[in-house]
Amino acid sequence: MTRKLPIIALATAPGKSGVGVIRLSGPDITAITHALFQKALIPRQASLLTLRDSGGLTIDQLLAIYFAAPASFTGEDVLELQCHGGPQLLELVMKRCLELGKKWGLAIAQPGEFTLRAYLNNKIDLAQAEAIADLIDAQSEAAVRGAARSLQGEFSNDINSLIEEITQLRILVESTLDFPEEEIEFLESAQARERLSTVISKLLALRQSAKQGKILRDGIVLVLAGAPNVGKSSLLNRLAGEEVAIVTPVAGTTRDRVKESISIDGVPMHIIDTAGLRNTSDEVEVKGIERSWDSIRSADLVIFLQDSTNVSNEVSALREQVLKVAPTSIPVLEVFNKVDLLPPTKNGDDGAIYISAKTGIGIDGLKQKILEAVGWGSAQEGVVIARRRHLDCLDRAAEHLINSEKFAEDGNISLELFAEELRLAQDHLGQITGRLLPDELLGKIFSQFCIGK
Ligand SMILES: Nc1nc2c(ncn2[C@@H]2O[C@H](COP(=O)(O)OP(=O)(O)OP(=O)(O)O)[C@@H](O)[C@H]2O)c(=O)[nH]1
Ligand SMILES: [Mg+2]
Repeated sequence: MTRKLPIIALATAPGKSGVGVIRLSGPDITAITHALFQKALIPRQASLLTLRDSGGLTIDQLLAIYFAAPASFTGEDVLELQCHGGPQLLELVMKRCLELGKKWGLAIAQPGEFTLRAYLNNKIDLAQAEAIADLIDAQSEAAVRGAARSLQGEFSNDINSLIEEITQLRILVESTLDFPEEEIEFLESAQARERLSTVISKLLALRQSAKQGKILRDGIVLVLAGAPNVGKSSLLNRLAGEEVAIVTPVAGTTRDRVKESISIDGVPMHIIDTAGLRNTSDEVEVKGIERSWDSIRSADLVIFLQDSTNVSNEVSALREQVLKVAPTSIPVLEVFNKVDLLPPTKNGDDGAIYISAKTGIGIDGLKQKILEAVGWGSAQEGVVIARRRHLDCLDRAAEHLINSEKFAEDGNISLELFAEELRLAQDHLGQITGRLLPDELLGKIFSQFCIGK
């Protein structure tokens, strides 16, 4: 699927910077280098060179580093040009490279093409390639660490060792298929069932950790919902640590969604403050309230905020409505605000969450409840970054393993079905590291990378 031609792209972010790096990869890089600088470069040594335009005028004095295949990021010959970081200048350098490289088919890289080449040349597996994109997109320190662990191969190693254990089981089962009369004793003596249940528990533990990894990567969409004036915008400001949303004593202050991303204990949270939910004839407010309901429908977590000094039947009815509209799989936290206005004896001892967005009472506790509600465990040391795709593959693999366990438990054990379920489980795990992934899916994954990566 990849063009076997040399490619070029700006590897650093567009815009002004001290240094801008342009990277070339593919066949004929040595010839292109010679065309650019009239000399051959020693691999892995920086050379200070002058790049000139067709009229002999200097474009830039730059540092060039050549990496000979296969000892490079892509596994191909690579040339890195560290230029001065001006957008116009980098444009000129690119233009000159394309002009001189035309003869060898030098073309601008597609998004993710460098990493795709690294993957196709077995420098990294698919989970590691995805970790590169996730490292670049990481929204918190914990996400950086998780992506770095995946890139180092920690996630892939766990997947590979599961695949290996399943392979051993398959060998065992398939070699038994030829001797039906010995089937049951053979499987028992080899402790096939015990080994299978060990593999299942390892897989489920890995799934749990991957679930955390997905939270690290994508963050949580947290929607603040409730009646007007209960303090949703004040809570947003309190969580964000700055005045993001307008707060006034007037009910119906917030008309449109206000979004702010923060991190709680390293977990990225995308908080959406919404227009207070009520019946109104104000056209603008009606539109805002429609958006509030839309936000609730697509939330990962909803905080239904109430004014603890004003608990009424209307509020209970509204709460029921929110619970109905929110997806059934997501948590809805009921939180009581303005606790500073209550007599001290009345708050906090009935298990409900009491806070004051104004004074900060209960906010740390609320943050912990938020993390608990989304299933964020306290043991984060080993968390690797993960994607929806990985979770789906792990789920499918777990289903097949659990099916195979049923076949193995059955008195009339069906070894063929047992073996088939093991194979399917293995296939799904293999898709995580890319071993068994269809080409069109591969293209889709890499097309989401940024250009130059
Ligand atoms: N005493 C006290 N007042 C609060 C607290 N939180 C918010 N308020 C006040 O309640 C009023 C409404 O606060 P907002 O944050 O604007 O409420 P809202 O839910 O965003 O209101 P709408 O945007 O109209 O839906 C303001 O006067 C706030 O100062 C609190 O914890 N304690
Ligand atoms: Mg508001």
